[in-house]
Amino acid sequence: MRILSETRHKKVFLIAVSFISLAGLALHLGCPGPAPEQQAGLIDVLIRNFGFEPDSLTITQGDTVRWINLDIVPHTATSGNPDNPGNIGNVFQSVWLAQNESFTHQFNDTGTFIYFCEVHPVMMRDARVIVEEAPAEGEGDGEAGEGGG
Ligand SMILES: [Cu+2]
Repeated sequence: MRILSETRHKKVFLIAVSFISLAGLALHLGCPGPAPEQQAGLIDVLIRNFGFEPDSLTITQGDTVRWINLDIVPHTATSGNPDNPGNIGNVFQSVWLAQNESFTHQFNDTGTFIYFCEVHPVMMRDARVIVEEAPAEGEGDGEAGEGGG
């Protein structure tokens, strides 16, 4: 009965191969996926009637500001002060934004960032984004420090 013996041998081999494949699949499925990223804020500044609204904005470290030009004339959002050419555009610099175009910048550093419009540096200047430190996570008990007067 030589033929029967050979068949049995093949069967054992096939079962072994299937088991190895399943083990590989299980390992693959066991891999943890990427951790979900924390969503930082997106805050809009409207450019309207030759002004930034609001022209002073306070955000949290890691937030992104989006400037949207609603005027029919072009504007920019350009960091710095037009009186100090050395600092112009050092932090962020949009292109000339046509109507309904927008520009975004993420603020990863704390501080006060002055900006202006390069097209209208006399009318549109000294706007600012104030970036505050992100609060520490999972710390404290949410104590509300309400002080009087
Ligand atoms: Cu402008």
